Amino acid sequence: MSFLKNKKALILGIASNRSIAWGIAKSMFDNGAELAFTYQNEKLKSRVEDLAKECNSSITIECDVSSPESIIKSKEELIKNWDEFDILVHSLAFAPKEELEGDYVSKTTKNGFETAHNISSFSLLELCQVYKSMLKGENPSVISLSYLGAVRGMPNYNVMGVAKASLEANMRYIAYSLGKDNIRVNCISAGPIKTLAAAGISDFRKMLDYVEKNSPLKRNVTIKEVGDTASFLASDFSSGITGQTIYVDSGFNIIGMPALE
Ligand code: 0WD
Repeated sequence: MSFLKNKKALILGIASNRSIAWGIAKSMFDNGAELAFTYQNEKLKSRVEDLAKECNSSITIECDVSSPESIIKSKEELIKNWDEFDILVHSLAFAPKEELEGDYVSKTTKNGFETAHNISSFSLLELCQVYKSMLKGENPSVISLSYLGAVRGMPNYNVMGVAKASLEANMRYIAYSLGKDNIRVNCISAGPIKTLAAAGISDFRKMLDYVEKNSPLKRNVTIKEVGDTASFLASDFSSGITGQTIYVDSGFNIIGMPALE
């Protein structure tokens, strides 16, 4: 299939070949998109370069979203390769590990709260501010990644849940603002997937088991399934969709009580 033919996508958030961003990149590549990648720091550079090669891309650019200068510099680098592009994928988040376990009220610190919100939510706005002038084409699309902890209480997810609630509201306001420029902005709320970021969440294995047992589809989702939904949201097939959070979670978000034995 090539329904993303003639579209260019900038992918942020690859840390390994288990990353959701990698599932998205692969799906977009398989559906015909041309790709560019960012990496957070020198440590991830060669890994992202190797994965980029698998998608016939040689555009890999450093971008640490905690630094406004780094975001601006990433645009200066990208513009050396592309005048404009169609798709921006924001697949990153961060909170200090010690914030992601135990009791929310007892354990959450101001510093942890600020960091989680800055990296996981504000960065989406900042990237849109910086890259807006390059997001052109027929139906430009910005996609971010959220989690059910944004709208439900969860053990251990703590401040990251609050940051994801901020991300989803942020996404709606950005969608409201950029609609007049024909830029669409949506979130995918993914079910739990074993990645490096997930390893930082206490009892993550139990979350996977719980979804497998209790979701309507009785299984967890894959990065390919999240990637394919991102491809749809990036494509002209979704040209009427903006400001939405789409769940790719085996239907887990609809359940009212655990499965009866
Ligand atoms: O179960 C899961 N894995 C779910 C993840 C379920 C639902 C949503 N998500 C979300 C995450 O919250 C995140 O927003 O999906 C997004 C991607 O997460 P991932 O694919 O699970 O995680 P990972 O493979 O670790 O990639 C995230 C990467 C970071 O990895 P590490 O592990 O090094 O923290 O985000 C990047 C970093 O490479 N990142 C940054 N990139 C630029 N600047 C920054 C930063 N300051 N901080 C983290």
